[in-house]
Amino acid sequence: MNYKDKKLAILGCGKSGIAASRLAMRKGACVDLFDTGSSDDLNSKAESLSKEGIKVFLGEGGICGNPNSYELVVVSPGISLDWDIVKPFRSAGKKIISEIEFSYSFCNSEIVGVTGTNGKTTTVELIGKILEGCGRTVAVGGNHGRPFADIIIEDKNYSTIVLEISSFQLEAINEFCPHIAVWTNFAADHLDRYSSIDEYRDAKLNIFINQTDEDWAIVNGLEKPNGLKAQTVTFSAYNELSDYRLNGSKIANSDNVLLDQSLTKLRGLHNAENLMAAIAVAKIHGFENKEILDSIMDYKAPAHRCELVLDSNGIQFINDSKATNLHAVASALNSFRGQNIVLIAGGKNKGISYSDINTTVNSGVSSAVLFGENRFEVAEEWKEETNCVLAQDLDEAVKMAIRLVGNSGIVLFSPGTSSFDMFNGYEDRGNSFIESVMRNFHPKNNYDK
Ligand code: UMA
Repeated sequence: MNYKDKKLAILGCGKSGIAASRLAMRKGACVDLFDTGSSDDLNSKAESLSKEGIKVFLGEGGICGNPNSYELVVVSPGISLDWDIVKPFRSAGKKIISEIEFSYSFCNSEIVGVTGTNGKTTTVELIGKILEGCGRTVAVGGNHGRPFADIIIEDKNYSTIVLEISSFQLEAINEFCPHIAVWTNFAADHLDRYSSIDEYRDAKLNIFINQTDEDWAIVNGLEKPNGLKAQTVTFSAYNELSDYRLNGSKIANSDNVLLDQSLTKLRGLHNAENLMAAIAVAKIHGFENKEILDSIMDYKAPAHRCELVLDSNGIQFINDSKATNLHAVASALNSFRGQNIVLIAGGKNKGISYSDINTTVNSGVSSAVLFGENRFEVAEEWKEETNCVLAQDLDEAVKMAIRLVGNSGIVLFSPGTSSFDMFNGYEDRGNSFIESVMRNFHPKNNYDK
């Protein structure tokens, strides 16, 4: 597509919108960037973008008054197509695409796209490490943090671009088509944005929509979507009939053992599945078991995902702040099954019922310390399952958990929802947990009780 001298509207002055604006400028377009937010940070971004020739409209000006003058609208993932900032363009019948779709139109590299509710980031990083370790030139980005547009601007001839792709990014695509699409798993999430779980799932399923029988779909064997057109490979740590499966700690395909998980630094069944998906991508490229293992042997899962914060004489503090949905909480609880677990959970009320994991809570949680906007609702849902106590804030929750865990066990911080009621994202929330543990845990006091 030739955008020379065409007028483009980009919506959202965050990472994606800024990268898409720069890419559009690089392609010779005239760019207006709209954002309904107002803050000092946005003002200073607007000032520096204007020096690059990008006109930025903030606050009330972020609602476009003259949508007809634009050739194309590129929307950031954090903006729903139903929101006010998009409405003038929809009413004017303008073509609206996501930043992923826009960037794809300039991409010549093989795309590996990874979607799913949990495990996306670890899987994307593993795929990147393996492909790079096996000699390909690779860039990793998408929802993972670096916008796809930013990778395209570099203009390097990557053999593969590995993208973590959220449901939001898949909402406005037309032609986007990963040669290999990975579906890690699926569970309820983002019900503050979608009117139903089906709507959320349908957005995610768009990852397969443009694939043909020349492409590949690597999907969780327990949740295989219907109607896949691509060649399909299944994986599961729970289903022996899947193409990739687990025998003890060994990941196997047909009768061949491909990799022993205990030789890596990744633990837990959820990580076994992340490894399986990544190995499946490597095997499509024809790489050998040894070179696959060599490239990921030292890989550690990213922070805030079942991260061991402190292990002091029988008490472990685990930061799982990235658990923004209940599938992730259940998966963390399963990893520590059989131990004395004090769970700290709660946060933004995003319409998810915590009763979905009642059985796991009942069998695995000694006490639950609940904090955040949804604490009363969760306490009501779990009151028959475990001992529930309420805390005003995270610091108080940590103090309560330290008292409840006694002399041995696990304090697991796995909130099950997003953090925006009290924090600026899951990293901020996880760091606050770590600081609170360091401030409040004094081993001696616990043993003296
Ligand atoms: N905005 C408006 N009007 C609105 C709403 C938002 O103008 O009605 C503006 C805000 O004022 C803000 C901008 O939109 O300035 C933010 O856009 P954005 O939310 O799309 O943020 P980006 O910085 O572009 O980050 C996005 C992804 N954010 C979301 O999907 C919410 C990042 O994923 C991603 O890393 C980044 O693009 C690069 O591709 C984050 C995320 O939380 C990590 N993702 C969700 C998740 O993982 O659960 C899906």
